[in-house]
Amino acid sequence: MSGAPDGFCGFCESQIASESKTTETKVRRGLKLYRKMKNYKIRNVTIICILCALLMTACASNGSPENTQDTASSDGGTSDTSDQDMIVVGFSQVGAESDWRKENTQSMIKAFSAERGYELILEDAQQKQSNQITAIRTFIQRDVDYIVLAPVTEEGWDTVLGEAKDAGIPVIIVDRKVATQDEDLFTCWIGSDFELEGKKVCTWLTDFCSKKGITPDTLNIVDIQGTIGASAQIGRTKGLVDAAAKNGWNISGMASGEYTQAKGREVTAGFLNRFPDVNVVYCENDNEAFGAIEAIEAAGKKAGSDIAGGEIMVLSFDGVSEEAIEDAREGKISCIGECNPLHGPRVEKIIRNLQQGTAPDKYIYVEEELFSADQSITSVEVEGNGYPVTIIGQ
Ligand code: GYE
Repeated sequence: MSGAPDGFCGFCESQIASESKTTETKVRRGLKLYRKMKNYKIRNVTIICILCALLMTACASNGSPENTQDTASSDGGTSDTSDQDMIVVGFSQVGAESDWRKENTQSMIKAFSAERGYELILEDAQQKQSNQITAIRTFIQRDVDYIVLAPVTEEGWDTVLGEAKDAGIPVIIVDRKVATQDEDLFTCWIGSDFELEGKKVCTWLTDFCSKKGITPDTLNIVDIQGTIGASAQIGRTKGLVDAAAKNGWNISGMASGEYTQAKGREVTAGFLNRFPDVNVVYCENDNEAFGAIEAIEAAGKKAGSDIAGGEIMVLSFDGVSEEAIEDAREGKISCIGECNPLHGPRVEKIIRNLQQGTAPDKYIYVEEELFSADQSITSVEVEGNGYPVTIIGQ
């Protein structure tokens, strides 16, 4: 309220404002309660009666037309009658740093289409957590039905997720994880097991070396890491570090390529300069691998799996773009750990189920495999489980 309604003196203004606020709060609570009930299909006559009583009490406590109008307009655009059947989803996306990310965004846009009954509010955070926090606060203000968050890094979400929880808005985390004090701050997470991805690629390397008679202590590896603090980086780096310790591989250097081709090239070029005996470049995504291949070729070397013959082996993750598969086919990337970006339909299914009162599992992992043109390894075994390698034909 910006001033005293007509017919009221300025002296009364603060009291009216506070009464109006109470009224507004009651009505909003009533609407929120109704929406929750709707979401969880707990609709019965008793609840509707309670809701009506609540609304009537709220209106009766302040019957002036001015206040009624104020309350109605303060409810904002998303819950007026015309929008009532649309499910409003606010999606905070990391950015557009990689082919994987672009596919992921497209998958979400397709899944949350207007034809399917959704209004998707997509916010690109340009790799900045502060932008994601602002986006989430905007979603809360707009009173969206669901928030979907693809967090750039794991830490630092408790406050804003607490705000979403207080507003009664379910939050679904997708792709990378959040490290929260309180797991009730989000409804569920869906994505890949990044450490397992790292283990699978490293197992492929172990198997490849033993098949080709390459002794472990001759491997000099550099790790072009992802965005530091992102689950995909944490898991894939850990997969390598643990395998190196176990197998006796040497890790010459580690630095972030920020999941981009340009940075991947720059960091690899620096490493090749500093460590001339590097024979494996472990890239934490395909776009970094494209940059690494450019750096290898610019240094007058060849990307390939003939380590004994002086080639530099490139390993990578994602396997999303044609370019990556083509590089694998040509042997420039020796092995790709698949990372599936098509989360749109999965998240949509979670929301559809929530609408019908079915709670999802807290953590949902997608299944993934490996890609390689090398025909000698058709599957890898990690902790007793077998994972297929799709052999990319010539
Ligand atoms: O591998 C990379 C992207 O978090 C799984 O982020 C995702 C990773 C993906 O930029 O390409």
